[in-house]
Order: sequence, then structure tokens, then C-alpha cells
Amino acid sequence: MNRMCLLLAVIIICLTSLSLADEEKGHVCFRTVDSDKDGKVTLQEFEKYFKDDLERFKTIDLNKDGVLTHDEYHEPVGHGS
Ligand SMILES: [Ca+2]
Ligand SMILES: [Ca+2]
Repeated sequence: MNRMCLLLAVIIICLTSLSLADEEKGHVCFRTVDSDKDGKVTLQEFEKYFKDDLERFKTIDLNKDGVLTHDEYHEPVGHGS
């Protein structure tokens, strides 16, 4: 019986961490993506978190200078979360 409980606990933990990971993918904090903390997100920094979404970088980079400022990063997402 104990083993059954343990198995159940493991499943619950797995499900919880999966849903957390999904949320983080949807909204990664600017400070997290800006790994060298210079206040700008370069393409290299961006692709560590959004590897499959480089088109999004170009869309978000409103003034096309190749880096994202904090405002540009949050523009499409909003400051809500
Ligand atoms: Ca940076
Ligand atoms: Ca820019």
C-alpha cells in the first residue's frame, strides 16, 4: 500500500512541475532572459529561452536595432503578470 501512495505522490509532483514549466514558457521574466543583466536582450540571450520562436524576436524588436529593451520585451505581453 505504501508503494501505491508513493507512486501517486510521484505522479502528482510530475504533473505539477509540468504545468509550472508551461507557464514559465509563456511568460519568462525580462531579467531572466537578460542573462548578463545589461538591460538589453540580444538574439543570443533570447534564443536560450525561445529557441523555436526567433520570428518573435524580430516582431518584438520594434526599432530593429537587434536588441530588446524592457519596454519592447513587454510590449506584446503587457506588464500585467
Ligand atoms: Ca543582455
Ligand atoms: Ca530594439
